[in-house]
Amino acid sequence: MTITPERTDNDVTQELRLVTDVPGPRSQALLARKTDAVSAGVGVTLPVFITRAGGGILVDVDDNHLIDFGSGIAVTTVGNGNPEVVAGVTKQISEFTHTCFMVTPYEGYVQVCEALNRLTPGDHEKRSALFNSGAEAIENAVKIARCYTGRQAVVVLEHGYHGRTNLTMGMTAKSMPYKHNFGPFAPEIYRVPASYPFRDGPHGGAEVAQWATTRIEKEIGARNVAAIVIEPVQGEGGFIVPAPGYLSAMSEFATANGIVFIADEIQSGFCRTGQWFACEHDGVVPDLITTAKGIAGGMPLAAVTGRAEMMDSVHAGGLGGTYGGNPVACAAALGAISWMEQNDAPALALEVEAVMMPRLKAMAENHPTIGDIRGRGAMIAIELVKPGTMEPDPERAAALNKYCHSHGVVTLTTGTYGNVFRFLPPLTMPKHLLEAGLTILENAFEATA
Ligand code: PLZ
Repeated sequence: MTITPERTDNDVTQELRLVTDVPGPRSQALLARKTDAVSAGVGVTLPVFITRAGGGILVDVDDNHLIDFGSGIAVTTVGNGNPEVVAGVTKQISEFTHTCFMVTPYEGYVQVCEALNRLTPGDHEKRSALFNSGAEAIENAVKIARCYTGRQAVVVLEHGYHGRTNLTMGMTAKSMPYKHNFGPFAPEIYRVPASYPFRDGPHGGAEVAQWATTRIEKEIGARNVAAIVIEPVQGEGGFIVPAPGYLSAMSEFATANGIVFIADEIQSGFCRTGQWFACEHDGVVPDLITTAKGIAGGMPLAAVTGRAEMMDSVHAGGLGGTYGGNPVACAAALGAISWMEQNDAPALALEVEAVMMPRLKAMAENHPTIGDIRGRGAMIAIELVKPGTMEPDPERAAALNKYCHSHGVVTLTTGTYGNVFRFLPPLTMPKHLLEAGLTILENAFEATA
């Protein structure tokens, strides 16, 4: 990586340092209070309570310095406490914190929309609208597509993830933990085959797309479909990179049938995969694109960006919300975007890939439980199977996760089968920390063999 500071601007020493067990006594005490105060429905992956973070390190209440391989689920791409984000937020918060853009507007919101319109794929005329969370962006993208087409059906993919609100739960594939006991779900949502190269056997991207579009034609009727919603790299489904030809075939089918093609880039967007947006790897230009997470360096902000005629088809007042495009979140986004442009963030993501891929491939030589290594840029994963089979091994993934956690690396699992180990480091992670985290993972394979 080009950025290898010993200390970051918010003064977090860039080294792995464990001074207690993980979690340590202070974190354990806080966890007990969490149990008494916070709904049991809100789970925690690793109960270390964080006090400070920057570069590639999270510091906990026991002063352990942990390596961050998760970026708060792909959010702090520009680094925690990124100086440009902090400067923008600090200035904005000292001026005003909120007016509600729908009541009395402010420039920051317009600037973020201008940046989104400029940076997202396609040179057609675009408009944007801002919201608070990824799920809310998806809800609004569907509203816009229905309004524009006058149709109702929404097509989503196997293994898809789009959020936890009622509509987006319905659009999400995986039952546990996202949907279990929470129905009934919204109607007019249809699920079709996704391209999953590791599990599709000899069937290529175009062929799987053919299965999907046939299903749409025969079971829904293409004329009834408002939108096809696809993650260009499926996130919670298991970091699934579709086979070449799949995304373009789905996008062409949408266009040919008057269907709005929506790319959910909430996890894969904003330089995570080595392009500004993951659909650029496939040369696909979506009609609408949803963004969140990496857009604002940790502040809650989300957006829908798309073709002007679609975005402007909604009646005035039809889109909005009290906090959507909050001025502080907009200032954070402008800081994050400026940092990404100045530091060539897509290239930084490719540097992460260049470090990780050879190390993971070497691990796969010795550990046949690694069935697949995949991903793009700083969005990389390994899928674990029972050696010599295609059978998922979620127990091994959990054991590796536990080992990494207790040795100071914050790792995340993912996937429909819970057997995918994913890596989402911030792009400010110094190379020596990335290497150190991978060495601990290597040890984890030995220890759990
Ligand atoms: N679309 C592609 O990845 C959020 C969810 C974690 P929100 N992914 C992380 C969890 O367990 O809740 C996500 C996503 C894609 C939509 C969303 C939803 O974004 O900001 O969490 O609402």
